[in-house]
This record gives sequence, structure tokens and C-alpha cells, in this order.
Amino acid sequence: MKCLIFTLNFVLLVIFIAGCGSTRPIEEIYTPDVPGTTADTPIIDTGFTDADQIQDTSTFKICNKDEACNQLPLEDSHCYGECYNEMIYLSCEGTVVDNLCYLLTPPEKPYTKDIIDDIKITHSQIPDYVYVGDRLEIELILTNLRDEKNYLTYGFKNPDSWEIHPQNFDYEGILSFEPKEEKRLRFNANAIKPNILEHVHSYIPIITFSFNYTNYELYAKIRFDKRDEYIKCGEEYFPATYCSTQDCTGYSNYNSAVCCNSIFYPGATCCNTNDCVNGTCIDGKCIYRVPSMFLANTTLIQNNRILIIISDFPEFPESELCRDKYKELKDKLQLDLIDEYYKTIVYNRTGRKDVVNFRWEVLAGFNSDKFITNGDYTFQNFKNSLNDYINSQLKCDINFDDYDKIIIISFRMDLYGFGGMAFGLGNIGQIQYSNGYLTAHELCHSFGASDLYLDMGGSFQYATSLMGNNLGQIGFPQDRVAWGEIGLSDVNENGVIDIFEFARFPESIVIENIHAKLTQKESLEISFEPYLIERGRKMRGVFLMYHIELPEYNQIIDTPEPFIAFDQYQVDLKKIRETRKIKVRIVINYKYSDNDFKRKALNFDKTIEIDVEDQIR
Ligand SMILES: [Ca+2]
Repeated sequence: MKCLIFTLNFVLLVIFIAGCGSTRPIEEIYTPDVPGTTADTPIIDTGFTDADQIQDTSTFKICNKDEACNQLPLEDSHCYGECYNEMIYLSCEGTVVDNLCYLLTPPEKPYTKDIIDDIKITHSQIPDYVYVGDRLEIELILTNLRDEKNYLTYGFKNPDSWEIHPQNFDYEGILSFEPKEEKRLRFNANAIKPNILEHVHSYIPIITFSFNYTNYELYAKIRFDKRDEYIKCGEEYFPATYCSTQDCTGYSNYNSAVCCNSIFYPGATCCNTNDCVNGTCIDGKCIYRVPSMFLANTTLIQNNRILIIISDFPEFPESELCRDKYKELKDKLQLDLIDEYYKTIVYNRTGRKDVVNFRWEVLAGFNSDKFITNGDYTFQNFKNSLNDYINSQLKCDINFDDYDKIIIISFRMDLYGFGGMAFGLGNIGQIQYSNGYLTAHELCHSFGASDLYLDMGGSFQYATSLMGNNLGQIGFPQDRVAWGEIGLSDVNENGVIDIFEFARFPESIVIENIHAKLTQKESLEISFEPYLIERGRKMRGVFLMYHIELPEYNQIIDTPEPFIAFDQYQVDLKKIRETRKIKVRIVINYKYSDNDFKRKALNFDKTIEIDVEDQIR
């Protein structure tokens, strides 16, 4: 029993941690005026049907080694659809400056005004680049152009990458000039912290003077010095991991980085699949499984029934709370944009337009004062309280279990400063409703995609991606990395685009390759592979939990992975070593939305006696 609790806690912990992946803090959320365009990617009916319905086999082909088929092949392994090239190298789709990939226009040195109130300002020569540890001796030359007396108030500030030591002036003051007089301000500037990675959004100055309240700036970028443990990339050196702030918070950090073709990619883990121990490299990230994230509860090839509940916004009147308001609110919620977004990325990656099938239902007009009485505005309490209210008080005919995704939107919800958050099992919380791409981003987590903006990669190669938090403000949100994570590539390298290996409307659950073995670590390990059967074919599925029992030893475990280990305190290892047999009960439940979006449940419950392999002998 203790083990069961531990396992459940572990699962909750995993779900909770993964749930933190989400969107940028609310104050940074930008609502675009125009949804990202899909006009340049027209969707054409390819007329595909499933491979097993194709009678004419004269068009079959075999995909090349680096291609994948957009149909699940028959037993003969021919592709009856189209073969898609799956060779993926990490490359820069933007401008390369300082061996860094800028997807947006790289910032240039700003113009700085050099005559302020008839005083001309020049300076001694400054190099464009210095190395950390370099010391510059800089002289400003200020010349009064007037035939009369003049003056300048002055002060200065500098970023923490530079240390400034004034030689012949104070930190602030007034400079008085005789007619045509020239004055020189001398100071030392020590480059104390490399800032070459920090010029993403603006050019960082050495020093900013304020002369009569007009800024005058000097510039040089600070390179990392050459060190053996750094990654050499072109002529630059970069650290392998980086944290630009004291506490490593914020997005100016990375824990991994690669240099591919002389371009440095912070946050990436691979240039190509050779760099990944087991997984496949997609857009700079090694992906090991599909769906990639623990949060995922369905795939895009399934029918996804989605319930949206809007609470607390005064623009939605508190009336007809049980009625589905999809038709009147779909434009406000940009639901067509979300449909179109997923149809477009699936079509662009697979050539198929018959994959995405969302059915939306919208409840609106709720007031959380009516159902939250304990001041707890966390998502979980919001959802539970809403469920009670909808069923017990309003007696609506709505069952949360009938939906693949539940999105609750209220500005009062506590999402730890985020605008939206995915919690696993298809649960999503949002504090605003008007940007469809925010919802698309959170939904993408529920299909298996991870965030790309939590480190510096989100400022460089992933800046224009949906999971890099481009919610439409920088054009059409790209599906980089995410497309591999949600099944639109061939991560398991079997020649079939992964999503077409997943069941849509399965009829039953089977398990294969069930193994039990006694290990060197004095444990009994049991593993198996679960599959779904659809029209007689073995397909993959997203299974959320496995219930495993060893009836001979009163062991009961719920685990999110089809793998479990028991130790000597849980089972009699000696006895098992003698008999080489173990009875295992495996229970798997699988729920999905059927062809007509009705909830269907499959249940697998079998007790099997299996042979135990002994690794010690
Ligand atoms: Ca595959």
C-alpha cells in the first residue's frame, strides 16, 4: 500500500513539474491584431484513404532510408501514400551574427547624437569587439562650437558587463565651456562580463552619458575568452552552459548548447541524430519518444473533444450556463484559428488533411464567487469546484470525463504568473481567452510538445516557434521541435510518420513482449508493451496508467510506464528464483472519443503466469 502511495505521489509530481512548462508571464503576453497567416500554405485534398482500403497496388513504392510514409503500410512494407524526407539538420533560418542565429533582425548599433546644444562630442578609437578582461582607455572630446560661454550637465550609467573608472570627472556635474573651448573626459572601461550573447533585443553600450538630458553612448561587444572547456564555434568561444543572472532565473541561461556549421545554438542538444544516444534529433533537440512530454493525453490523429469553460469575465453574461455557446463565441476565442493552425502544420509535415478533428464546446458566463468559497484559485480547485457547481447545483448534463481536453479560463485563476498552463490529462488553465495561439500552445503540450522559451534558445533559433512563445506576434508560429514531439516526424525511424502508427478508433487492448527477470540489483523487473487493435491492426496508443498486481505477494502498483521493479521486501526473490514463475495481473483502461465523439472505454484485465529470466545465473 505504501508503494502505491509513493507511485501516485511520483506521478503527481511528474505531472506538476511538467505542468510548469507553459507560457510567458502575463505581463509579457501580447495579443496580436492579426492572427498569423496561413494563406501561403493552402490545404489541398490529397484524396488519401487508409492503406488497407486501397485496392490498386500498382502505385506502391518503398520509401528511401531517410524518408517516412504518411500511411501505415500493409505487411509488405510498401508505402501507399507519399514518402516524406526526414533528414533534419539544425540550420539557421535567419541572420548569422557573431556565429549566433538571429531569426529576427539583429539589433544594430543605435545612432547616437554627436552635437548636443552646440557642443560637439567625439571620442578616441574604440574596437567593435573586446575580450572579457580587456581594459579600454577612452577619451571623450567635447568642443563648444559657440562664440560664447556654454555648459553641459552630465551624468552616466553603465551595464554590469562593464566597470567604469572616471579619471578626471565626477559621476555627475556641470561642465562649463568658454567660447570654442575643448574639454576632455578620460575614463577606463574594464570588460568584466561577456555580453556577446545578450545583444538579442538591443545593442548593449559600454556607457551611457546623459548630456543636458540627451543620451550619448559608446559601444563594444564583449567576447568570451578562449578556454579549453568552452565550445569553439567559428571564431567565437562560448561556454557549454551559461547563466547570466545571479540566481539563474529568467530566460538568459542554457544548460546545453551545440555548434553546427559554425553557428552556436544555445539550448540545443544535437546538430543531427548522430549526436543523440538513442533518440532522433529534430531541430536541435534529441527526442526519445512520441508523444514526448509526460503531459500528453491524446494524439492529433484522434478525435479530440474539447470543453472550454469561461468564468469571471463581465463581457459574458451570467445566463444559460449549461448551454453550449460554441457558435456565438468561436470567433471571440479564435477557435477556427486553432483548428486551422493544427491542420496546417499536419498538412505541411505529412501531406494529409484528414487528420485533425477537434470538436469544441463552450460554456460561458460563470462567476467564481458562486463556486469558490475557500479562496483557493488554483487550477485544481477551480476545476473541482466548477464540476460540483455544474453537476450538483446547476444540474447541467455535462460530465468532465467525456472530454479529451478541458480548458478553464478565468483571470482570477492562480497560474503562478503565467498566462496559460497545461497540467496533464488534458487539463489546461488560462487567464485570457482572446488569443487562439495561447490555447494552441497549451494544447500542444497536451499532444506532447515541450516549451522552447525557458532558456536562451527561445531568443535565438526558436524565437519564431509556437513553443518558443511566438503566439502570433512574430508571424505564423512555427512548429519547430514540436512537430517531432507530437508525432509528425519519424522519431522511431521505422519509415512511417509516427502519428500514423497511433490508433484512432481502436477496438481492444493487447500486450506483447511481457518479460520478468531477476536482476543483479536483487529485484524483480517486469516490463511489457501495450498496443491497441484497430480493424485487426496493431497500433500505438497514449496510455496514461498501468495497474499491476502480483497476487501471490499482495503487491499492487499503479505506474505511468509499462515497467516496474519489485525488491526483496515486496516479493520472495528466493522462491521466484526456484520456481522461475510469477503471476502478474495487468489492468489497462483506455478512453477515447469515438467516430461520433461519444466516449468509449476499453478495458484490459488479465492475470498471466510468466517465466522469469534469471540474470544472475
Ligand atoms: Ca515512425
